[in-house]
Amino acid sequence: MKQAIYQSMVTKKQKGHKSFAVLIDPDKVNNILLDELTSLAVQANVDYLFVGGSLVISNHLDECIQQIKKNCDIPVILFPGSSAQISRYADALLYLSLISGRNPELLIGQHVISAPFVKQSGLEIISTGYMVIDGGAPTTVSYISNALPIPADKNEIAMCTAMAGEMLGMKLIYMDAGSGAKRSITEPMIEKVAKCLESPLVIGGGITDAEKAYRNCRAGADIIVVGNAIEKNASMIKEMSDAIHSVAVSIL
Ligand code: 1GP
Repeated sequence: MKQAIYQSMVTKKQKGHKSFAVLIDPDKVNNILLDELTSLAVQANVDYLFVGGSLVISNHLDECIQQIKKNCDIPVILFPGSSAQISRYADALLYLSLISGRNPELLIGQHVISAPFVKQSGLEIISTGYMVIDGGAPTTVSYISNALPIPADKNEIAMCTAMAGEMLGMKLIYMDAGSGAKRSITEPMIEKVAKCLESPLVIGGGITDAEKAYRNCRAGADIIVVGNAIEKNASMIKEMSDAIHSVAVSIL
């Protein structure tokens, strides 16, 4: 099994380096915008490009990833909302199990159906305990998943869920307030979860400025994911990336 990208995440965590992942929703980009985003991402030393979304309507996922690959070597990691969102042109796949919910389809059902196809894809598979946290308003992920998010102030529930996911063998824990969340995940919750984990911790949803990204990293996030804020203003890539990458220096 391929492990290179996951290994890079673990190594960065061990060294105290924080990472920045830009989320690209294939429904919201054309080739011109993709070229602009990838060029800004290269200049800003973005660590990963996540591609996907809870609901992807268009069917140009392959083309979108090929276009990204023409312009840069940043690892492209699929962040799929369903088993239909798999492309062999990507480098890795977050193999998400929605461990915060109690919808068996998203815990294991879709995985069973897609397993042979996923295995044949040749992608690096990164098993990921995916936790949706209440972001203050229904988001696409909270609606589509048909599962209750973890309440925003229930830090202990988040901690126990993440611990269970890690002990079940999930290699990454991804806590997401949902794309465009009104409220991002609180720092006390991130801190509580980070303290009990050895696996890299991914935080996303509603992060709209560099200061918040920085504070989330200080609280224990290893990888920060930003989509919406960058769709609105692509020049934020540099500011956010600099803030996230400055954390290791100030901690060590
Ligand atoms: C959503 O975590 C990602 O799944 C990113 O959220 O689009 O709000 O940055 P935003």
